[in-house]
Amino acid sequence: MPVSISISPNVSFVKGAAKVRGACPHDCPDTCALVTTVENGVAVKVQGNPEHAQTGGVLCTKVSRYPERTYHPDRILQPLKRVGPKGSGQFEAVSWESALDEIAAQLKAIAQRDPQAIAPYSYAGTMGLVQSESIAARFFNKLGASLLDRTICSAAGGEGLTQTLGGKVGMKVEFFAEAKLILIWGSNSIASNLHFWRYAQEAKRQGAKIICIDPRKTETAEKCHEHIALRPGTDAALALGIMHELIVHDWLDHAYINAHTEGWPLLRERALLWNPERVAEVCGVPVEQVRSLARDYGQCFVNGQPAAIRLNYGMQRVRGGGNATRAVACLPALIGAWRHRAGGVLLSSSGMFPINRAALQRPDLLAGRQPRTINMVTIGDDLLRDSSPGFGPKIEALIVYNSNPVAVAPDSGKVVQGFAREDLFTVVLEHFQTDTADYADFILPATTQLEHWDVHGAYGHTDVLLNQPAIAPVGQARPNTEVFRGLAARMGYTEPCFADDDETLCRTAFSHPGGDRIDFNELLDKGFASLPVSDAPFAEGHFPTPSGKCEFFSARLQAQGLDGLPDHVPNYEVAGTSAGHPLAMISPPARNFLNSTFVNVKSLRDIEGEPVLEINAEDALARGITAGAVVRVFNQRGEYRVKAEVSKRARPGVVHGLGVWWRKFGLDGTNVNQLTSQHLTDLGRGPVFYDCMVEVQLDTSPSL
Ligand SMILES: Nc1nc2c(c(=O)[nH]1)N[C@H]1C(S)=C(S)[C@@H](COP(=O)(O)OP(=O)(O)OC[C@H]3O[C@@H](n4cnc5c(=O)[nH]c(N)nc54)[C@H](O)[C@@H]3O)O[C@H]1N2
Ligand SMILES: Nc1nc2c(c(=O)[nH]1)N[C@H]1C(S)=C(S)[C@@H](COP(=O)(O)OP(=O)(O)OC[C@H]3O[C@@H](n4cnc5c(=O)[nH]c(N)nc54)[C@H](O)[C@@H]3O)O[C@H]1N2
Ligand SMILES: [Mo]
Repeated sequence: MPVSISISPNVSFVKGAAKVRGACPHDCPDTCALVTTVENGVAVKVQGNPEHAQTGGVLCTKVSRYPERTYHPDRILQPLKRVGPKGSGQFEAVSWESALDEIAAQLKAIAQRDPQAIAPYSYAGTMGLVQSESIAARFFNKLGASLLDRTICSAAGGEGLTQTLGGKVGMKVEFFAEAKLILIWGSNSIASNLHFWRYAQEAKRQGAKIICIDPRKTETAEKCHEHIALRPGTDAALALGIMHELIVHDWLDHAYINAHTEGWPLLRERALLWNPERVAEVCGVPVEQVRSLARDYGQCFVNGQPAAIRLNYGMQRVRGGGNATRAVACLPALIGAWRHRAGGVLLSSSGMFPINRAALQRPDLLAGRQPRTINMVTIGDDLLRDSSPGFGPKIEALIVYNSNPVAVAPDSGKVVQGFAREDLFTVVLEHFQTDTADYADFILPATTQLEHWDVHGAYGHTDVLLNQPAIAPVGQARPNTEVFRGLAARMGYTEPCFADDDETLCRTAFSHPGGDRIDFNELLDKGFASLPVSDAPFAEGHFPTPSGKCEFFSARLQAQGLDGLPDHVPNYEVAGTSAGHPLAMISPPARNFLNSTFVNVKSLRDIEGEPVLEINAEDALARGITAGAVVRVFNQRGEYRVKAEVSKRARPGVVHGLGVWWRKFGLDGTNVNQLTSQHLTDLGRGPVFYDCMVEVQLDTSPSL
């Protein structure tokens, strides 16, 4: 039964073609407003909405290819049931009725033993609130399934920011255009935050200096005035070094510090331990670069000019990621940068959205039960665990949606071993037969953003976006919501909330008992609505911390037995401590993919070429590696074969495996996560993808 869509007032007809307003669903700070052109029921073009300021009518290359992805010949168009051995990728088509009946029967049987043996696994294939956390969350709450700690991306930085500023809050992205100094810190903005880069370019035209802080000489770093290529995982040391210089030169806004911060004497003492020489040594950069960075930042205070920091999640995927975020987040208060609307820091704005999560997810359906929580990062180990008092029941069923864990989760040797368990019942809601779907017992065809309703917050701007379906579902695809409604009915769940339709859920997301915070009619009319956020939210303090101040010192962390101050926490794996693995490997995003999404879109894969390992000439020479040679990259967790690219983008001692390729496109059926570890960050229980030592050798195996 296809899900019907209603044509809404937001559809305008231009010369026979409909233009439908929507939102880009992807896990990207930009959350663009889309306009889809539909001819005879077919989406022929997806463009940026010119009326939406942050989108500015411009889309990235990959999302411009959204129709190619939607009508891709490999799209899964009907429910599939496994026929071959686990992981063989052999399936037969079955009806929705029989698939849902059989899945519900399996879940009922497991739930009778212990519903916590069933675990959801989902992340940000779509960031839409409705298709990610509404009926699905209600379903798992009612079932009493394991809870999921959604940590795979931003947990350390989010926690660091929350401890220091009080939440995922920061400056408004549009005001970067007026800054006089921009530090782009742990972000390849041209690749992963293109619409911010437009504002940075505007600032540059107005005379701003732009400095990039990133181990890799990215396309962004190349276009900045300066590039500080520090070692991975040393950002807190650099931030403490800036503080040291601000203190010794007295480039400090004492009035702001006195009025609006907490713990200054303690932070001052800590920062004075970090002279530029020590910082240069730890970060592996010239001492003069540390001094000049601090001078540039301090001079903004002296000259009354706004200094802005665009922090991104690249710098928090290491052991000390939470502390590093805290250290950087302290900087603006020291020079009173928050006084300017173009000053401060932006890591994520997601905490500024008044989302009514309780109404969407209905935690009351847990009815007092407190299921155990599974961390996304450690799914490899957790799938291989037996029942125990500490862990709870062995995981017997996994329901995966909006995620591709076999490709994106760390230590994938373990993840694959877990997914390959014959006694694990796995259901995957997907568009394509991903590496994860290969291991499914059932693959259920999901709709894409062009085919369903949704509503979106953002983490790189402060507008809410509505997505209306532009086309009918392709094949037999169904929205995630519809799949969980079908399962809920078969499980015998009769609560009316399981019958809420998707448009109602869009309204629920921003509903508020005291009156809605977002005018839904405005969303229907324009496709977006701006949050009422003041231009310089922390000019007068008022941080959303317990003290209302920027907390250099966190009593909350100290109460947990942790360091109350930010510090440099060295990586788990650093040169010298990881025997036989002297190179640090980072695996940042590829420009034309979105994590592992789009890897199967040929036109985009053609631009990326093939998986490569970028290695500096010096490190390549020492190993007899020439450009294009196949190398074996390995450590104690596994090995991965890939072509070497001898590249100026890599600094000595650091190699880059751009991600996240599907394993099946790799030379030996693996990807970089074969090497990454399941260690957790200092704060937030996040992943440490970029805290990973490896060795690289010419590959001599004849089999490739
Ligand atoms: N095109 C594209 N856009 C994306 C994504 C994608 O896969 N492709 N991914 C999306 C996702 S999931 C997210 S979370 C966001 C944010 O995405 P992020 O993953 O934060 O992406 P980048 O902005 O590319 O930031 C990574 C940068 O951090 C650098 N880096 C690595 N280690 C360190 C370190 O220790 N210190 C410092 N200073 N830098 C380091 C890397 O070299 C890289 O240039 O972007 C999203 N946008
Ligand atoms: N080595 C290394 N690993 C990394 C990273 C890294 O930088 N290096 N980055 C990490 C980060 S930041 C993140 S956020 C994670 C990302 O991990 P994931 O959130 O798993 O992201 P994707 O790989 O894009 O997989 C999303 C899947 O959801 C599917 N999907 C999209 N929309 C829908 C929908 O509406 N319904 C359903 N059912 N499915 C849908 C897509 O087809 C896609 O296969 O990866 C992490 N892994
Ligand atoms: Mo992410």
